[in-house]
Amino acid sequence: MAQVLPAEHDVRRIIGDGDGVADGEVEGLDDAALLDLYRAMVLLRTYDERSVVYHSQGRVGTYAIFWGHEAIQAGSALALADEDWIFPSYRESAIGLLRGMTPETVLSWWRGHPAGWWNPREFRIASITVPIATHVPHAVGYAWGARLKGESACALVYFGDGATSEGAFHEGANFAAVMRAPVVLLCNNNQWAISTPLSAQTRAEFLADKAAGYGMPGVRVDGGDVLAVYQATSEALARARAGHGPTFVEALTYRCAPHVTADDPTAYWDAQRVERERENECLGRYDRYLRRLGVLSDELAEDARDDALERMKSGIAAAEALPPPDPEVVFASAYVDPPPTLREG
Ligand SMILES: Cc1ncc(C[n+]2csc(CCOP(=O)(O)OP(=O)(O)O)c2C)c(N)n1
Ligand SMILES: [Mg+2]
Repeated sequence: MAQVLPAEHDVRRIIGDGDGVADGEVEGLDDAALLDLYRAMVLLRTYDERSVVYHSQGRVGTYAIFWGHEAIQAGSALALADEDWIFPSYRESAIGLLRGMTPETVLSWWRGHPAGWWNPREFRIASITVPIATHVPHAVGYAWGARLKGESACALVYFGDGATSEGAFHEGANFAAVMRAPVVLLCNNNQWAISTPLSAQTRAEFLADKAAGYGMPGVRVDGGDVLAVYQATSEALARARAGHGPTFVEALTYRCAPHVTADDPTAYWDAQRVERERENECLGRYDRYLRRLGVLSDELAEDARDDALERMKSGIAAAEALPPPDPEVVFASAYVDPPPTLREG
């Protein structure tokens, strides 16, 4: 029988508040690694903020904002080894930037241009998945396959709180535990599934408790604390690589932007809560932590921001310079025998 482990209920935190709560540290992260995390967060933040502007200018289509989720994304992605695979949802559309993908590629995806679909093997990142949770079994299957082949690669799959109500999530999680697949199930619990609040999503007190039902550890971590996410993901990966199977990581945050650019959250959210959450957002928290440590200067911060802005500027220019796609592409691989109505068109 698998051992059923109680989930961690305390939310893990490393970054203090510069006042009563002391700063901690993560073993094995030197100053250079701390700054890599910072630059990764700045790159994601800049990508996100510029994308909202490009959307308002009609230069990218509907866009899923991830403002405030950068700590979850950078903290987990930078804990991976190069050989590990990432399975993103639309909320992590720009995760490839942390593996050398250009903004041009991601912007092209949001422009509906075929140049936005990369070869997953090139970056070890699967395609962005929009159907909720369907990529959980993909990640588990990949991880199980790698284990069967005697490889040491793991998989990291991102999904939201809403995804935990989907059949595909349960099938994937159960299969991962039964097969001891080396996979990290990373739930971005931003407490909303579009306009559905977490309270209407589940009667479970904590999402991490679901892990016990599959016989895997469940960890709760402050999703606004990049170091806590890094540490929890690193431990889950070490466990997976040692042959002990999957871990469910619940990264707690609060979505303080619209679900996507097409959404009007003022119809359903608590504006005061949003204001409080924005004041405590993850990049500012990490910036202040690094300055307390004496690791970050104005110059380094400015350099990270300028570099990210420059990449975005050339990224959108390159995406807009691409020739329009051939409409034929939509149908080329869709049918063995195109229906007569299409042939006529
Ligand atoms: C299978 C499926 N059902 C419904 C939708 C419509 N839909 C798009 S986003 C979303 C909410 C998902 O919420 P959550 O899993 O919490 O992720 P978040 O958007 O908060 O990151 C829904 C229901 C979809 N994309 N796929
Ligand atoms: Mg959500």
